Amino acid sequence: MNFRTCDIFCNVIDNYGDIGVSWRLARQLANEFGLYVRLWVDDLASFAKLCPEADAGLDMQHRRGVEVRLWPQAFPDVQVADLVIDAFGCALPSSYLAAMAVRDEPPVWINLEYLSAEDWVEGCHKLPSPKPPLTRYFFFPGFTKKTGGLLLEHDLLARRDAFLSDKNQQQAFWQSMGMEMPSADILKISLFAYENGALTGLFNAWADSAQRVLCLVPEGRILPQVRQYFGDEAAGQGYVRGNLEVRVLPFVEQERYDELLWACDINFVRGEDSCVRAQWAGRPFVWQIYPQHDAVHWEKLQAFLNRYGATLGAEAVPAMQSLWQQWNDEGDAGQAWSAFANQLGQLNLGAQVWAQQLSSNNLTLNLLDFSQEIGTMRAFKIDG
Ligand code: TRH
Repeated sequence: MNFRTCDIFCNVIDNYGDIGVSWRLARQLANEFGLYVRLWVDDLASFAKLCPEADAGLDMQHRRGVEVRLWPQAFPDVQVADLVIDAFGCALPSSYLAAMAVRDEPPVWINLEYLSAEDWVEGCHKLPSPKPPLTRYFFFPGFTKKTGGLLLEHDLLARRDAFLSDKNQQQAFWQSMGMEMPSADILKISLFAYENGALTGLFNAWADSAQRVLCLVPEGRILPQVRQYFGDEAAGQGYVRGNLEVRVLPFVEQERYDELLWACDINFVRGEDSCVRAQWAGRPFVWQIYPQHDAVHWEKLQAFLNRYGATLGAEAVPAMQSLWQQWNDEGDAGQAWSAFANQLGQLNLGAQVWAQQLSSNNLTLNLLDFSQEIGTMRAFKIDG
């Protein structure tokens, strides 16, 4: 089957992860693999945060090689694509499903799932889920060859390395954020997080630390707590307490967020997509996992730590484990900080090995290969 068109459906539940992953995948399929991609999204305001040139008032627009469409309640009558992807199990419009069922050649239908490092993922990856007369296939991102891998643009690691070896690019980045490039002895930390009661302890630890810390906080859910920490202090260019300086940054477009991760020594990330980007940055990071009601996120967190820990030196593992635990539990992250900071050398090495190790397992490529397999399998069955 020759895949020329693709429809991606994205229902924004909350935050930016659903649209973040969908938008990244859409761009890659269009720009690296030449598919005509339509991205259907039910919340264009969220999309516009990641892609600032987007107009949230337009039902249809072309952005970065992708046709971006508002997913309305009353779904329009459109031609079904060769490849249909529902992001994170969102329910497709019934009229579109009906059109899929009667298409001469049924589309390949993929349910792109959430990312998890847990073992069960390997057993569920690529499983069919019959929806007669159609079949939907589960596609799981993951960290092993028996999973779908991770989203990775073909040139991302090369762009990262070019950025890291080019002072001019770095300077341009800092200037675009309204700052001079900080000197090398300052520890630079980006902080993208949900509300978190552990922030005070962490800020205290940074304020009291021997090394100067520059913390960059993109606008978002943790900002009220940052303001509260500094109380009545006027922000001016930034907030300062002891050896800690905090700067609030605008939410940058998705492609530029990588630069922020590359420019920092340590990155605090959350959810799913920023966590993956922090891994590609090849730098130590701290992950605030998306909390789930039934607390299953703890297993997910530990599963990741187990895999990631295998690339680290023996002393770095408990240091990382402890800070991640405290940060996610809103506990005493300040206390866990110093052990983590002492292991930065090991954590850096491990992060680089990890990124290199994962880079041969490219999600988009795997997804297209799998879709091709399904297409071929079907043709075989029909012909036979
Ligand atoms: O926004 P999130 O918390 O999204 C979450 C998770 O994806 C979670 O798994 C999901 O269930 C829930 O939403 C509904 O975190 P995430 O996944 O990191 O998405 C943030 C996106 O925002 C990511 O694509 C990076 C991008 N981003 C920017 O483009 N600019 C910025 O300045 C920042 C801070 C982030």
